[in-house]
Amino acid sequence: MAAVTADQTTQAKAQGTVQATAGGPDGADGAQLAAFDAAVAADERIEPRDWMPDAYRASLVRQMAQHAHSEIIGMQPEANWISRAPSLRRKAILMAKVQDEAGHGLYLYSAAETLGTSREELLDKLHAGRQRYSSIFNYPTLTWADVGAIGWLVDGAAITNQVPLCRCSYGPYARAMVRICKEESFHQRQGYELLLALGRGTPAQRDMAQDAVNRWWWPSLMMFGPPDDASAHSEQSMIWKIKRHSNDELRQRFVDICVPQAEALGLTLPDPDLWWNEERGHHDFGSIDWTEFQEVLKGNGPCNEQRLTQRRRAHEEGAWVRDAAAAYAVKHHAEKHTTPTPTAEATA
Ligand code: BYC
Repeated sequence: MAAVTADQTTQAKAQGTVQATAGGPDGADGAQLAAFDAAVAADERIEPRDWMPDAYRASLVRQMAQHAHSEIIGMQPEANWISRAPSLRRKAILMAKVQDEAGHGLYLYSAAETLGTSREELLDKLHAGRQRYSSIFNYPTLTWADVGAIGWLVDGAAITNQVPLCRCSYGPYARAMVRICKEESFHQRQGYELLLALGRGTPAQRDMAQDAVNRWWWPSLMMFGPPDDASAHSEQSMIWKIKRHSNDELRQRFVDICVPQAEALGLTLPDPDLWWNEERGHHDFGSIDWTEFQEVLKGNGPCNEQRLTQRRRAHEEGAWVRDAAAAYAVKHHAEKHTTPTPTAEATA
């Protein structure tokens, strides 16, 4: 955004050291708010040093933190299969994918830091159960075919949701999403290719692939969030152009993409009410069990407890790595900024 750049007050607000003052919404004068609204309306990017309403900042932190947490918790269900991958090739691919998820978490935590929050603070909130991560990662990975189903469906849903986020109004989030989406595309293809291989395999392998798809289909549809009429944040997020499409719109897009892909894979999507509606130009599909979704959000999914316990343990066990990295950074910084002692020759 070109019109309003940061002054000291804005920077202090980004660091969370001052509260909104009187004089307008969030202490802004009318001109700041008007410039923000105009930038959003003109599809310009809001950058970290630009003035922004407190509620916009808070909503971004909420969504970006949830997104970052999903990436790092999302490593667990698949990492479960690294040691049991059926070939060296599959193991190498899966390791690369899981490593990518950690990288996505880092991009997103870094992007969230530009809003004046620290990674430590966000992780503390995750570990205390005060911030969410995606419902999808509270389901177990029971067989090798689950790795394929996660790649095809979960990463496929993630791409459908995340491609529009590349045009999100907040610059650092939008830019992080461009790279993430490229990597997600590889993730989705590896899942599709894995299921294709199983589908062309023995009857037992085909059954395993179908069983995995049966279990992951409905939770994947829930990833898009509650229906539009129950979505608390969608309306405002769409006005701010954080979100570009509603939850139901993206869910429909995903269903329409998956149907022909399932046919090509020779797999059936577990929904007897799934059929092409000529009039709408979309597939109709059955009702989603929103009670199950709400239960998972409340912490009562099959793996909620296991995922959080494992995350807290990994964090505690990794404390020495963080301490070592911080000590190295201090040492490196000190060395870089120490003026070299003049030699005898130089002072002569
Ligand atoms: N799970 O008003 P709504 C990945 C919450 S990682 C849990 O519609 P919003 C991958 C929502 O937070 C994929 N909670 O919310 C990684 C809100 O609660 P609060 C992660 C959910 O924000 C590793 C309440 O329900 N992707 O792909 O407008 C391996 C009301 O919802 C869920 C992202 O995070 C859910 N599914 O829309 C493989 C994408 N859905 O905050 C793959 C970025 C909703 O009021 N996020 N809630 O307590 C978004 O696009 C949006 O945040 C959502 C929700 C569409 C998810």
